[in-house]
Order: sequence, then C-alpha cells, then structure tokens
Amino acid sequence: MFLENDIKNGFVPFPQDRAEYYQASGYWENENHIQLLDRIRKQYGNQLAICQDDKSLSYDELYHYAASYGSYLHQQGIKAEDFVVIQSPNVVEFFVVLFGLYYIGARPVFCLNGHGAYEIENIAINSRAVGYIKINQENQPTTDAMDISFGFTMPNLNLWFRQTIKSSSSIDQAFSCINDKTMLVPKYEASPHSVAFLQLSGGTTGLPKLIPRTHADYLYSVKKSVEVTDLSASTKQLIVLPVMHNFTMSSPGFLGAFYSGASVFLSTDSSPKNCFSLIEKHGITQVSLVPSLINLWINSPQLEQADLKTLEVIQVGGAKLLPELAEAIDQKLGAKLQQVYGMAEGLVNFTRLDDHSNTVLFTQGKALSKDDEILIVDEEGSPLPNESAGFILTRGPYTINGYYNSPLVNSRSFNKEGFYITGDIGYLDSNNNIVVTGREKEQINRAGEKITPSEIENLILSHAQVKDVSVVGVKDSLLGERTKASIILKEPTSQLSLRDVRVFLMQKKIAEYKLPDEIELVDDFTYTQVGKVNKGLSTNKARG
Ligand code: AMP
Ligand code: DBH
Repeated sequence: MFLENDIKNGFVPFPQDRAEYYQASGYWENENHIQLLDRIRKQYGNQLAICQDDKSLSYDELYHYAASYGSYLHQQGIKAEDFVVIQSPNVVEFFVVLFGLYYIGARPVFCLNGHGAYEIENIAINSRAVGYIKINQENQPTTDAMDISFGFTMPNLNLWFRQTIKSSSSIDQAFSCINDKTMLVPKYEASPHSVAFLQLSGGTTGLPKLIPRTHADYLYSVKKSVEVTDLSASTKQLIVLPVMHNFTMSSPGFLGAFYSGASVFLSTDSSPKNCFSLIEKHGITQVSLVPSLINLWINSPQLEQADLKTLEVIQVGGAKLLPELAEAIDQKLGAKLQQVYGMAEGLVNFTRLDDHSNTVLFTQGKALSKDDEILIVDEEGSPLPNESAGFILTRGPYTINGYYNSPLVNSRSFNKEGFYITGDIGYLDSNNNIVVTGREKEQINRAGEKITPSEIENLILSHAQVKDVSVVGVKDSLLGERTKASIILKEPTSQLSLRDVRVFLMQKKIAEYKLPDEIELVDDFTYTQVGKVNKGLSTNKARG
C-alpha cells in the first residue's frame, strides 16, 4: 500500500494490520490533495476560495493557477516525489504554490515564515529537498530566496531550484514566471498512501524533526475536523495564525474550509484592530487562535466598537487555555469556544459544539476518530485509570509511526506497540475528555510556537564569553511562556546583556521567535541527582 521509495527514504509505514483495518473502515479515502481541490472546484467552481485584501481566487481560478504554476515547476525540472521547502506569509500566492506542488506530485516541506537561514538549511538537508520557494509579502523588508546564504558547512545541501515569488497587487504579476511557453502538463496522480508533505515538529531535540503525513491519513483528519466544527459552504473562515502551522492547515484549517467549499480570508497582521475590521467587512463566522491572541483580542480597547456579531465559533489551541480566558470568549466576543489539543504528528482533540459548558471550559475534548487510541501511563509505562494524570501516548489512523529518516529519535519517541509518546502530561476525565495539565518534554511553548531549549543553549554556548547556559520557559501573562536564558560567564566579573545575546543569535540567522526574552547572569546552576541542570526550580545561584 505504501511506496517502496518512501520507506527506503525514511518514511515509517503504518503496520499492515492497522493499515488494512483503517482502509477497510473507510477512514482512508482514495484521494490526494490535488484531487480534493479538483473535486471541490467541480462542485463550487465560482465560489470564492481565498481572499486577501483586494486579491481573491475562486476555486476554479485557484485550480487553474496551481495547474499552470505546477507545470512551470515541472518545466524547471521539479519531479514527482521531490521535496521543496516553502516559506510564506499569509498571502494568496501561498495557495497557488502549495497546490502547484501537489499538482505535479512534488512534496512541500513547511517552514514557518519566521524561520531564518539557520533553520531552512537544517530542514533542507534533513529532507533532502531539491528546491526552496520563498514567498515575500508586498512592501515588507524580506530577503530573496536567491540571496540567502546558507552556512554551506554541510555538503549535502542541494537546493538547485530557488525561487522568490513576490506577492503583488495582481496574481498574474506575482506569477509572471508562467508564460505562453509553459505547457500545461496533466496532473500527477500521487498515491493517497504516499507521503504528501513534511511538517515540522516543535521538537524535543536540537534538530528539527520532520513529520511525514500521507494524503489519505491527513485528509481523514481534515474530514473529521470538518464534521465537528460544522463547516459548510457558507462558512467564512478568517486565518490569523501562520498558514504553515498544522493547526491552520487542518484543524479544521483552510483544508477543512476547502473540503466544504467555504471561503477563506487571510490576515497578514494579527492585531485585534485589523482582525476585527476583517470580521466586520467579510462577515467572518469562524476563526482559529492561540490563547495569547485570545488574550489580546479580549483585552483590546478596540473591542467595544467592534461588531463581531457574525462570529459563531472560535477554535483555540496550540497551548493551554486558562479557564478565565475560556469563559470570556462567549461573554466578550459572543462566539462559541471550541478547544483544540492537537499536534502535527497526528492526534487532534476537539470539544464538541454541543458539549456541556464545563467540558468546553475545562477540557480539551475528545479525539477525532473512534479509533484514536489514547493511553495515559505512569513512569513505568503502566496504564492509569481515568482522572489520574500521566504521560499521554497515542496511535491511530492519522498519527505518524515515526519521524522522517530518524531511527534514533524514533526509538525514544514511540513505544514498542507503536504509540507516539507525545511528551504531554494529562488525564482523561470520567467522560473520556482529555485534559492537558503539563508536559514532560523539554519544550517552551511561547504563544503557541514551540522552542527547544537545547537548540538555543547550543547556540548561546558558542558565544566566546559563555561558559554554560540553561534555557527555560517562564510563565508570562501574555505569551503563556517567555524564554529565559540563565548564563554562566567564563569571566565572572564580565558583562553580557540581553541585547548582546539577541544580536549574537540573530547573526546565526535563527527565527526571531526563538530569541530569549530575558537573560540572567548566574554563578552556578543547581543540578539534579543525575547531573542535569535542574530546570524545574529557580534556585540558580544569582551572581553575588
Ligand atoms: P507540535 O508537535 O509542534 O505540533 O506541537 C504540539 C504540541 O502543542 C502538543 O504536543 C502540546 O504540547 C501543545 N498543545 C497543542 N494544543 C494544546 C492545547 N490545547 N493545550 C495544551 N497544549 C497544547
Ligand atoms: O499546536 C499544534 O501543533 C496544534 C494545535 C491544534 C495542532 O497541530 C493542531 C491543532 O492540529
């Protein structure tokens, strides 16, 4: 069922018995991403698919642009099964590039728009990408894909195709690379069980982990998300979170909207002022946000004047939502809350629209599929009863069985029975709703963006003045968590400022959201019994 080539290159297939069961249960359908768009445009051709400022595409137009751009890429030598790194702000052009790649069976590797050369280089090497397409926003100071100098420290970086698409006032202008000489090629019929794309994991190790999702498993999760969010062709969805984020793509995300023939409106700016005016202007009915944005919206001085009456549902996920904020959503924004606990690795849980208010306020709901298996286990891996918190493990019809090409990481991230060890801590309540209470993995969740402390520690350690460093997340009323670096200097009386550290890291070209928000110079750390820096306690010895 799965492609030999995919397996050879590092895709871990579903075990045969489970794959046959999911297939026989009708979960995995015989459709890939471009076939989905083709089916929808045949039904909703003239319907508005996507709109940003005064640019918009109907479903037919989106499909035709994708076919032309895909054909152009084919002409440039991009083949089916090739990986191509893409990076984009929330603009219409992203959708043309995305479906253009799917049109020819090529596979996008999703990077956040904020990622710098440091991340792109690592991701391109690990995915063995052949191309890098960067979409730049009009009137924004950004670098062209051509001008980004990677470290070139690693010889196997082979991005022979690089292109910058400049988002412009007209879509034709942005895709001026398509011309009369671009011969339309037929769409590539990728197997629904082949790898569709690579998503990035927030990661718990220093290197980014790549998440391979098949067309069929992913689109199954989209279909189930549509069912629980009441999406229909009349839904008007606002996208505020980055388009590349798994939440934005699939829970229910723009794919959920496309699945239903709905219309998607893009916001390039997450400020309440801008979003409120888009909601009013377009009569937005649904939006997905992270808790830190909900906080901003609810406390915005613009809220009083805003007319948000069309807003029906707000999905909130990506990080823990505090009950006080959860309550304010209905009271202040007049919309129904749906909590979402999901991960790019697979498993997604939603509170249902007809759930009791206590379920919606205090839990993250139920998994999408009746065949999502969730285990809560103790330190020894023994299952715990409902209401007892433990490590959250899962497997099911749309959860990966391994990161791409990462046997070592996989041996730690999956147990013998193939359950993914999420690194989150929580419990199932008496009605089997999941409640996430914390996490065991070393990760900082800064406004929904995941940061791996060891990655930042290793970079700060390369600073000439630094002897040792420990990076942790500290509670922050706006961001949920902010990043703090505790640093021991080689020369105890010398100085190093937050600005110095941030400038140093920026020179390494890392994403801005990973820069520390705060530093502390210390004489020593406290250590656990096994000699690890004790990050749980803020008992580092401040400089005397
Ligand atoms: P990623 O693996 O980068 O896709 O990030 C997924 C992680 O985000 C989860 O494993 C959780 O740690 C966190 N997360 C997502 N949604 C929620 C939520 N509703 N509440 C708490 N944590 C969440
Ligand atoms: O945080 C996430 O990665 C996330 C949150 C909600 C996600 O991937 C999802 C829903 O699908």
